[in-house]
Amino acid sequence: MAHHALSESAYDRRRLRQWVRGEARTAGLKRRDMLGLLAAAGAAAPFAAAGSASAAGPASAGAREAPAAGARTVSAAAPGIVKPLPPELFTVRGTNAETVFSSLRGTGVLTPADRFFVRNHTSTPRIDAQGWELTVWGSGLGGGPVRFSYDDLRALPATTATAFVECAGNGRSFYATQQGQPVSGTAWTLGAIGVARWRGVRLGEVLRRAGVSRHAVDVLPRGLDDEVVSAGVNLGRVRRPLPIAKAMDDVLVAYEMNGEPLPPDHGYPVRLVVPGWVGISSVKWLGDIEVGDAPLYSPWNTDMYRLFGPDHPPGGSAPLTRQTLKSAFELDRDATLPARRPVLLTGRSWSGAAPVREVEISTDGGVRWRRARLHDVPRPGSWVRWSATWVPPAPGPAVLLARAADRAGRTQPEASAHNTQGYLFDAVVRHPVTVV
Ligand SMILES: Nc1nc2c(c(=O)[nH]1)N[C@H]1C(S)=C(S)[C@@H](COP(=O)(O)O)O[C@H]1N2
Ligand SMILES: [Mo]
Repeated sequence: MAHHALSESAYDRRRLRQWVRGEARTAGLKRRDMLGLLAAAGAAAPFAAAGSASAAGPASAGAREAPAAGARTVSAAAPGIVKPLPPELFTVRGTNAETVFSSLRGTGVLTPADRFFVRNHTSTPRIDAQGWELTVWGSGLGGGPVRFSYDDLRALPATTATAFVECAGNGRSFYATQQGQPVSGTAWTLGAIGVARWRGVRLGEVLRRAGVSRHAVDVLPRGLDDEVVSAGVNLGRVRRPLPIAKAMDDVLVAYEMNGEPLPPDHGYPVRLVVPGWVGISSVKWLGDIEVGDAPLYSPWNTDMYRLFGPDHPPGGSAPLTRQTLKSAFELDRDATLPARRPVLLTGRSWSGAAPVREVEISTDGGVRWRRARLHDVPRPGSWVRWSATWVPPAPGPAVLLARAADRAGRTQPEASAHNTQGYLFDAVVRHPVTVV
């Protein structure tokens, strides 16, 4: 199993060499087509507001299809999200729902399911756990496909972990509004994140039981939601490769969220949870996992979820992995606060790289800074709640700022490195309020 200890960077170099030699198979689209497609999607257009067409197009390469998983899925009605989305808890953005950050004030570290953001490429499928099974298959196994029923998974040793799921595009709208740089994709503010206590089986355990071989390089989990059609091109079902080193490390095949079975919108019956990594890694409504002895590709690790643009290599950066560092106030933008009366400002900070070390806030647009009080023991893969008291001096507009540092030495910059799809925003966000 020494092979599985490969570091992420060694893995990337090796995969790149294999790809250059033409050994890697590209699933679905040719890169050229996808890049053209992304360009055609245009600035600030929600890229993934695709419909829910399910006809198999040229992109669903038949030869690579997994053995059929025995699940039956029925799509919900538009906008495709099952749970209620009251405006005080959610801002609906296309097929997605962003958490209203101020609604987290007074809640614990764990985000209640009724306000956990939803990011759906199409719509939430309704799946019966009793007919469902997970199929593990591919050239990276010692033998043929292995199937796990819901009860099989629940009978395996269980693990719990507190971890955030955060969209790679969280904070994307600030590229345009703070930096004047248009980007494509869903215009999230800072609410495309939630933290939950997940319970399930380690993916490493599932892979071992499926007979993973020492030649395995990548695993490709795939969802049971509808195929994604964007600008008339069928990209197939949502699927994104994970390096075997991460797959064998801390990834969870989860069936519970905050002590309850997963809600339909968050992946019922079973989803992956990939701690610290961009949300697209945490595939919902898991149906099958291909295990490859050669690198695996899908549009979700070739033409999306890399950094593109003048500041990046022509083929884009390496596929995105860890999330960046961010801070948010639990306060509405343009909130009204009374002058000369103490107000308790509260918020949260988080990083995909390491526990948060320190949070500072400014109430004068960034001239003076002071430390916020942390309310949680900082942990990797989660957020810390913080607070600071402020007495707004005089009526008029004011700008609040919060910036965090993590134990990996990261700090939040004044501007985030631009990329055309607006991923990994990490700059300090200006939060306007009005003092009356
Ligand atoms: N099958 C499937 N898995 C998916 C998605 C999807 O549309 N389909 N969206 C991904 C993205 S982009 C994100 S950010 C997270 C969001 O998880 P949540 O909806 O539970 O918050 O799920 C990921 N897993
Ligand atoms: Mo995402």
